[in-house]
Amino acid sequence: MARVISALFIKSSSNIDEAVAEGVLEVAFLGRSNVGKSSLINALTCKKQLAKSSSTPGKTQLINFFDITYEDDNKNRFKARFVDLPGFGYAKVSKEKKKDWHKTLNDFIKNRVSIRVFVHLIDARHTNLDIDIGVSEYLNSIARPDQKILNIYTKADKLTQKEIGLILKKDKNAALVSVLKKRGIDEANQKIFNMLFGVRV
Ligand SMILES: Nc1nc2c(ncn2[C@@H]2O[C@H](COP(=O)(O)OP(=O)(O)OP(=O)(O)O)[C@@H](O)[C@H]2O)c(=O)[nH]1
Ligand SMILES: [Mg+2]
Repeated sequence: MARVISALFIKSSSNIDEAVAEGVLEVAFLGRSNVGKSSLINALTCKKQLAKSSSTPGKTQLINFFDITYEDDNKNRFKARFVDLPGFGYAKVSKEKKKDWHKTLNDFIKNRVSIRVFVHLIDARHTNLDIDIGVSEYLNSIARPDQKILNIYTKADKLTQKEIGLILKKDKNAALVSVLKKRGIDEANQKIFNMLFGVRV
């Protein structure tokens, strides 16, 4: 089992020009506003306050970079970077600002060579929202052959065992997590690690 042994906030940037220099393999976390992106980053890294989470949607408004070190069972270490992105579909900003944000996000996602894994977070209670179908189609249309997409369903604590079973039956490669109940976090970490470093699952 690969674990995160260190995680460090590097910087926030409001556009691609201010972004951290490329070079380290990156994991970009995206999804609807309030779906639990920042909370998941904190759970994966075992650091409660690393990424700022909030019950108010629209908390993350910048591109945030975190340097991560993984360690596998043989004590080999691997460097990676997590990128926490603002949520899609946050309603309470002006149309102009929304447009700006989508452009910034699109520029970043499309042009950032270091991204190897897109983690698409989906609220386990609402698995068929137009916005998520849109994000899925978008990611599939822009992903290069060396980039992988992982669907992670969040807030699994709100579901029954039966509902959880149904989601995993439909989306076989997905991960399902509850940050609240600390469920599925190790598995999600391992899946991301395998996708980054090419280890067969
Ligand atoms: N019940 C439950 N709530 C969760 C879970 N994960 C996150 N939340 C809650 O969901 C809310 C939003 O979490 P964030 O991590 O800030 O969401 P985000 O996707 O980063 O949101 P933006 O930055 O606005 O895009 C917070 O109130 C969290 O406590 C979970 O596993 N279970
Ligand atoms: Mg956030």
